[in-house]
Amino acid sequence: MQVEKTICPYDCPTSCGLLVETDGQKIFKVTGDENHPATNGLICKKMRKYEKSIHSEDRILTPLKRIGKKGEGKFKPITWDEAVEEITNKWKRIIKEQGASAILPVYYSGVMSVIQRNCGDALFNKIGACSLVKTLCSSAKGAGYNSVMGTTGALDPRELKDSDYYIVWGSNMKATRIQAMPELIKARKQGKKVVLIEVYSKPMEKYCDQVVLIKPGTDGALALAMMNVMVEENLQDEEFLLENTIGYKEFKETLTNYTPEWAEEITGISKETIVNLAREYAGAKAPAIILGSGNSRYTNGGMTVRLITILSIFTGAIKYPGGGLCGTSPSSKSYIDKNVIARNDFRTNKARMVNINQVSSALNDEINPIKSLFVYASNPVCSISNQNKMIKGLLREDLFTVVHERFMTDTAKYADIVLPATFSVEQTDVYTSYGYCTLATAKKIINPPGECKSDWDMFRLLAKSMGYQDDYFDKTEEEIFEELLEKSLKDVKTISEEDKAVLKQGGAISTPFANHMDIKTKSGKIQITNDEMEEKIPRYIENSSQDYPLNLVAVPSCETLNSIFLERKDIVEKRGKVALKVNPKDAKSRNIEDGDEIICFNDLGEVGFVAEVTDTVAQGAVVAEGVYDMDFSINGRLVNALHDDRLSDIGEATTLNSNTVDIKKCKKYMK
Ligand SMILES: Nc1nc2c(c(=O)[nH]1)N[C@H]1C(S)=C(S)[C@@H](COP(=O)(O)OP(=O)(O)OC[C@H]3O[C@@H](n4cnc5c(=O)[nH]c(N)nc54)[C@H](O)[C@@H]3O)O[C@H]1N2
Ligand SMILES: Nc1nc2c(c(=O)[nH]1)N[C@H]1C(S)=C(S)[C@@H](COP(=O)(O)OP(=O)(O)OC[C@H]3O[C@@H](n4cnc5c(=O)[nH]c(N)nc54)[C@H](O)[C@@H]3O)O[C@H]1N2
Ligand code: SF4
Ligand SMILES: [Mo]
Repeated sequence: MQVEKTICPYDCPTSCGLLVETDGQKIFKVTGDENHPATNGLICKKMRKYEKSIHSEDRILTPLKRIGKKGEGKFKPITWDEAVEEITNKWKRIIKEQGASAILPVYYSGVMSVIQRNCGDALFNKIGACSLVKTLCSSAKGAGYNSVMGTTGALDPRELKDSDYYIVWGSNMKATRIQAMPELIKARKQGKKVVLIEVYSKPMEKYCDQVVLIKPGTDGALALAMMNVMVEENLQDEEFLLENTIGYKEFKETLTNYTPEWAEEITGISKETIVNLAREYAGAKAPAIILGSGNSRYTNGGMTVRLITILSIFTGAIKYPGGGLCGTSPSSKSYIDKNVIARNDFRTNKARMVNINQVSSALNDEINPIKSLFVYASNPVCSISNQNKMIKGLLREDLFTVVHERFMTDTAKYADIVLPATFSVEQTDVYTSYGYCTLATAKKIINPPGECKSDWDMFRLLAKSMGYQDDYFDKTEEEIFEELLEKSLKDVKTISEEDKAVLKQGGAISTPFANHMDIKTKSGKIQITNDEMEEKIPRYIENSSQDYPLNLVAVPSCETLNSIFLERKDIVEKRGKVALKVNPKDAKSRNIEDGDEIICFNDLGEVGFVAEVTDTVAQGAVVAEGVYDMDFSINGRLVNALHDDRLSDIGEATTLNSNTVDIKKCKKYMK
């Protein structure tokens, strides 16, 4: 038995370091790596039993061909040769008859490592297929932050030790940022205050000194009113703002409109609370705002983040260690050149762009029909908006669907061909981290079971069968790994030769923290106003979806990571039936009691839930925690059947929290 280092492949800000006990064939035990610079030995409970997923009896082990109706989930095993031939023959015919833009690849966050995640791009660029706009998650947050700060690195969570006041602004850190939790707990022990601004406070409230419940999608109004109070009471850092920003004076003039009274009406937060919050925040020297992504997933999400980013510099906090914004990219530099893998130079046509949030619309496009869908590292039936429309598209008889998966997901059930995928410990790869200044690599530890193949090996086979001769498709995983590191790090001076050697071998390193005062915008100044934006001067914009009285909000679950870990019945069954959390006042006015089966509806669909009545939800909001699959569904549909596929104001992002709904008691589905 030996212990090997590896990295968690999932879509989490930490990209944790793991230690696995193995005999070279199986994984027996997984723990957090105490020597990983961000993990410090602390990993989530999901990954502490990673071996149960890796060696699960439910894994798909061979290529499969559909023998039942689409969606029925009936397949027969076939060989890779047969599968590859069928796929590429279909593609060749589609390219000849409809053109390559009738082929749509869909992937997202199943595996976050550089090679496996990006290698499909090379093949689909070569084919000339649709190009996927990958904005399913937090690109409105990125766009909002960048419009103010450019590529200036935000706080690395390890810098939070120096902060003297904390606002956890819409982040379920207990689920999504557990490695930063010890710092928060320690800070409170040292007498520093932690405030939570949330639409749903249950998971985090016991770690905070004060909870401020806010109406969904209204955080921009709160940020503006806090700045209004600061300006009224002269609490902002005027000298810093005049010297280091563009547009301060112009913006300051607009702030007089945004009084606490005005914001109380919009946010549901009392004006006294707003005034106190502004004074306390401004009274701190190095306050940190730990910003989640929830409030960016609205039609006004980019603007909300712009305003919170401005608030984070308004008192000059970034001059001091620990002051500023945490929760978006902490590094202004990306060390790894993803194009070594994605090969945008392989494309010779102008790509048809399809936004991932709008895949359901693309699959129903009658003018330019998609003829083949290739899904990998994603589970669109559960994760992308408008489930009814998605399923309608997937049921089209003229659509040829291939899914590369580890388990028979709700999406794989609609495939014509399913290809068996590998787990991270069966692959070699490079891992960047989007929440910490770290960089890591991990080598293959065990062989995959059955006929499972990594994304890299699968795409090479498909490319060969398409007749592509490029050297790129000849390389083994180990060869492309070496090329990626070599090309990316050759001229990088800020990483020592010693650290480069660690990466070559397999391991994790820290990269330098950003200098937060080195503002990486074109002008070198913080852009409070921005000429390049449609809205030059930031202001409050209402969330546009207001058709129904309640706002439906998705929150991450501690038990799962999007639809990953649903294979682990040991943990997901504990969650019970799919619940919708409802504020007591909203429940009472509809005669709904805790435990009632309810139906949640809007123009897009209806979804059955069990009501959980709790005052940890803001009035006017209903909250669906985690992602489930159809096995758990009450009426054959899941929460994303209620999500419209409209995009955010900037960043072309998901607006999955922007949807309004109503709820009613439901006899129909009661068992
Ligand atoms: N255990 C676990 N870990 C995960 C994930 C998971 O599902 N489970 N998901 C992974 C992924 S894909 C990502 S992107 C990251 C981050 O995952 P995210 O889903 O971005 O989660 P958070 O950043 O914690 O932020 C979501 C929080 O925003 C709150 N919120 C929603 N609307 C509003 C609003 O209008 N105002 C305010 N103030 N709050 C609001 C929600 O109640 C929720 O608590 O985490 C990753 N890690
Ligand atoms: N209702 C609701 N919807 C959401 C969210 C929510 O909180 N609630 N969160 C949103 C967010 S933030 C995100 S980022 C998206 C995520 O959406 P998706 O990217 O669709 O993520 P998952 O649903 O986790 O599906 C990932 C799939 O990849 C597979 N997989 C894992 N590793 C590999 C691999 O190496 N190769 C291949 N081929 N497959 C692999 C897994 O088995 C899994 O089925 O969902 C969004 N949608
Ligand atoms: S899922 Fe997130 S918290 Fe858990 S081990 Fe992976 S990166 Fe760390
Ligand atoms: Mo995400």
